[in-house]
Amino acid sequence: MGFKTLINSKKTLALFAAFSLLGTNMLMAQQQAAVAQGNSTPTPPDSMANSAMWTGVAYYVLIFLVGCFCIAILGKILKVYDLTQKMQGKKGINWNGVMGIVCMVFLVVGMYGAYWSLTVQGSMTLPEAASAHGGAIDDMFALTAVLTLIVFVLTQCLLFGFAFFYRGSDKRKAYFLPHNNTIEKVWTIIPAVVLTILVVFGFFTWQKVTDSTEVKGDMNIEVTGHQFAWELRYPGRDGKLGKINYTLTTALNKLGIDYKDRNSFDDLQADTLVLPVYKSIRINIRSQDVIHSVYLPYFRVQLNAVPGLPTFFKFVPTITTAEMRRKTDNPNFEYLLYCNKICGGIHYNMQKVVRVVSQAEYQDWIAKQKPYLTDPLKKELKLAEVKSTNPAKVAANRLALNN
Ligand SMILES: [Cu+2]
Repeated sequence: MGFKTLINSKKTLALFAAFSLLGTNMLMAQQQAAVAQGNSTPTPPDSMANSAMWTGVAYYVLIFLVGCFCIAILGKILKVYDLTQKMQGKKGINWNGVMGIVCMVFLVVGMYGAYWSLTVQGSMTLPEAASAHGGAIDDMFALTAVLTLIVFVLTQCLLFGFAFFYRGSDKRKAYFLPHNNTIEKVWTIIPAVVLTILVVFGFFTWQKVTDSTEVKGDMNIEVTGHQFAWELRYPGRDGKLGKINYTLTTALNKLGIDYKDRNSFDDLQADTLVLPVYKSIRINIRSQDVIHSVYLPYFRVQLNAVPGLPTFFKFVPTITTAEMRRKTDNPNFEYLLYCNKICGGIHYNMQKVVRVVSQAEYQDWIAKQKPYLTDPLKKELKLAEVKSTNPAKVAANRLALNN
């Protein structure tokens, strides 16, 4: 029986050797092709970068297989040794002992891995929240992380500790435990209580964070997503964003702004999402094609942009870009607005710079932004006709436009 498996493992060995050779051949062929093309430029073309990536994947797959193979060979050797010992009438290997020790080693190495991951990857988390509500979200994350960490350490130590300390032995017999009501109650009630606390805490935090009812003094900014960019619209002097009607969308009126609504006349377009610090910002979110997601990680803000369903998020930025540059010790730091829904091919590039500035800097900046109502658009909408029918209102609008 032992010999049969050995023969089988020879077959496996042959298969593995063939696979390794194929991999090496592929790698060498790629290198030769690259040399033949005289490809000595520092930036390889896409196909090269792709093949390099696949070579990398094949390399790790091979390493993994070699590892598995070594373990299998070691197991085989131990098995042969064990059988020989038994044939000679000796005791053989104590497999229960081996498995117990392996469990203990796994626990120690695994715990070290968890610690490494917490310290190395944990240090890559975002810095302090740059919005008023951000702290509450961070507290929720921290509480969940601490509770799950305690449960993780306890359960893993119990699981592998038991496997080690109570490993099979000739000296004792396993105790058969068919059912125990107390244990059932303990491991049902404790998780239920902890999860209820987490859910209720999360529910109240989310309710507070997402109260986006418009209040006097809120600054409304419109963020519209489309494949693959964000469009920004700021209200003019009146502080009000004009209405939108998607059926009015044209090449010039790309947001479909309804110019029957007088509030639309002074609306401004911008390239950067500039926000005055300590001001209540109400982001009005729209989408023109597929579902996008407004994601401002430093402000702990994220909400989907759904076509046909305007959504809102209100937050107060508390740290200016200049302050954050000092805090992160990075003179080039910029807050970014990302899209957090995989919305198509160029999704990864759907981002806009967000700048948090003082009130005075904001006033300077907003004064320089261009209105959405451009001269060609005025011509398209034949706004001159309005002028003749209602001179008083147009005069007021012109005032707004001049601002
Ligand atoms: Cu998107």
